[in-house]
Amino acid sequence: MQSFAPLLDPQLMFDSSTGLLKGEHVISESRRLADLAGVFADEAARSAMEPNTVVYSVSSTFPVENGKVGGLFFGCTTIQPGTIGGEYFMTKGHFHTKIDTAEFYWCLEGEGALLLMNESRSCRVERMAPGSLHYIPGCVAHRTINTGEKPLIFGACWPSDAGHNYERIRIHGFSVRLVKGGDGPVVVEA
Ligand code: M6P
Ligand code: ZN
Repeated sequence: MQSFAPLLDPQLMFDSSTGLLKGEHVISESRRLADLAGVFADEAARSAMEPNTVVYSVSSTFPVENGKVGGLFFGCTTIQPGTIGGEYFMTKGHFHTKIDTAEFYWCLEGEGALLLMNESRSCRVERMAPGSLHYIPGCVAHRTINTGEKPLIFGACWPSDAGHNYERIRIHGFSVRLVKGGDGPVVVEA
């Protein structure tokens, strides 16, 4: 019988115990309260908290050069549970630099929300729960929010030429925010 090469181990693995990707070309970074000035409505509450507190971590694989057309990037984000002045812990959020590029988010663990905002500042908020899959169309800013008591973990896949435009959100923000109400998350005008 002809013999073939043995099966190879996968090049990347998601480690559910840590929420991190493991393998080649993986870079992990954490965003702490100190990195998130101006992101939450209650800036006084944010600056009064321990600046080293990790709000979220992203572990991503970049198999091709950033900006290359035709490739894909993949990241796993873990947002810790918590609030700042009643507002849930969340990501900074961004438009893509190449604004018409899309992205998928796939919730793995926890409870959360995906805030989507188009260029006319019209928003939609989708519930995230294990297994929920979210298509983020081009020209739509996106931010994820942990509305639960446990870490929210989700996978994301985006084109390698998309880029992150944080500046537009830094200047204008999103038009709504998610705050903790008596019966769960409430969407309020920003
Ligand atoms: C997802 C992807 C990443 C993004 C991360 C955190 O994993 O969309 O590209 O970096 O979420 O979001 P942000 O960059 O807005 O802080
Ligand atoms: Zn994105």
